[in-house]
Amino acid sequence: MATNASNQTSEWKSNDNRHYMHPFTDHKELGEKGGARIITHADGVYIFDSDGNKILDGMAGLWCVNLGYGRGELVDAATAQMRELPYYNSFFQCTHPPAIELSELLSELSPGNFNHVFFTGSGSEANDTQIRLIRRYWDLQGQPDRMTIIARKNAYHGSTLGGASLGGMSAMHQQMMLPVPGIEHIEQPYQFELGADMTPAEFGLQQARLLEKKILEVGVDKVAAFIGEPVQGAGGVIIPPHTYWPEIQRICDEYGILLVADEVITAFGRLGQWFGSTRFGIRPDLISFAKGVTSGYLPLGGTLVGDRVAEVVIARGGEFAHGYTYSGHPAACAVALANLKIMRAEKIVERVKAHTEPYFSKRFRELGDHPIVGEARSIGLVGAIEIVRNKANRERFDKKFKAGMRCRDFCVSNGLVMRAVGDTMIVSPPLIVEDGHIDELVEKAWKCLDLTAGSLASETGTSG
Ligand code: PXG
Repeated sequence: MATNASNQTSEWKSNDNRHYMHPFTDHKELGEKGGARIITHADGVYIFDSDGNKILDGMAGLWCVNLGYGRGELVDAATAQMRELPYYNSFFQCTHPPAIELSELLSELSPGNFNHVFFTGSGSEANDTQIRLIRRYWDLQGQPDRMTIIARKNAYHGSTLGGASLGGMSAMHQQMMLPVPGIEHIEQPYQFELGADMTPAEFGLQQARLLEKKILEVGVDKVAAFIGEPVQGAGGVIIPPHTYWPEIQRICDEYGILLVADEVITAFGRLGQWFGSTRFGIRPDLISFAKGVTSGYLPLGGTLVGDRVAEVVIARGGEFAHGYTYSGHPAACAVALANLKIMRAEKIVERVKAHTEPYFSKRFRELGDHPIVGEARSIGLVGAIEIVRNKANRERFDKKFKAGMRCRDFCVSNGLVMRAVGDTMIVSPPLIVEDGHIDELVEKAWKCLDLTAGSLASETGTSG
């Protein structure tokens, strides 16, 4: 039995290595390390691999499995919809009930000025749609020169050419001759790296005012919009100081530019509110969403279009020349509807706010006491741990030691998924985690930090 399972695993690994090109992966290195881990099934907050290991999923898949694994209602919603109408498009003056009902529900759940939604298949497509909407809006307003969209360094807005251009990941730009024209980047509000000697209030204002500086540099009549994630996710769970977003909002208002919130990670309860914008007091004109809308059970994303843009781009007439085969896919919409209805019935967002976040925050901060941790921060159910060589002055380990990757590998082999962004460890557990799961996450993280410290000490000659 065991031999069969291990034969099967090695056959899968070898076929995976031969045929499957993974996202963001160095396949040569992966092959040398013995191939990919094969996840075969999952239940609740745990995933299981083909070697029989049970692993606590501290990343909710990829920031998306908010209701956890194994929710039969979502499977039933997909099955029923696929039997009834597995596919039809909403081009050519057609529509279908799941897309209608989901757009109505999203209007209800989103902030008051949002009454329209454009569906896509992913967060990247949602952000490409934003670029198109923003430029169409200003064109129709008789200001076609307002083309420039300002985004931030180290932001992640997806992997399509538009999404990667908005994103501020230099490695992605280098490989694809990006960004496309008309996109500018300003520095991010990453206090641990960039503002250790300032108070959070001062640092937040300083980083927000970089937007004003950039607007004046590009020319007020050339700037169309600013886009940002309320909390940067893939960049390393960067939580802006409380002064940051109000100042960004003030600047957008003052210069009349559109404000886009990329809520692909932060929407649907991740920050203890239906939308992360609400938590920070942001009043966006456009919102991107994906991931948690279906708890990741089927791919779906979209752009919530606020009334300011809708009154121009939709209500005035004229065709918006943009759309995808799978815009408003019926099965994906049916799963999203079931997912959001469960979240509402089970008061998941309220529970995160009232109970899970306070407990998670208290326990997660304890990791800040670890000898190689410079900071452990969290908001809602996302958290980051900064691995450092010297707690006092935040000095990092030399990059060649790959402290973050070491820690990640220790975590996975000790039953915890925790992601590494450089030497920043990040978590984003399913929203349904219980206190016991949070205890398990923190205890395993501590143990793996110990293992990381030990292995680094033996190689770097530090005391740990
Ligand atoms: N915006 C944000 C804020 C995201 O986090 C996207 C857009 C793109 O969504 P799609 O559905 O096109 O992937 C994302 C996606 C990571 C990681 O390593 C994060 C994402 C995707 C892949 C990896 O943390 N976020």
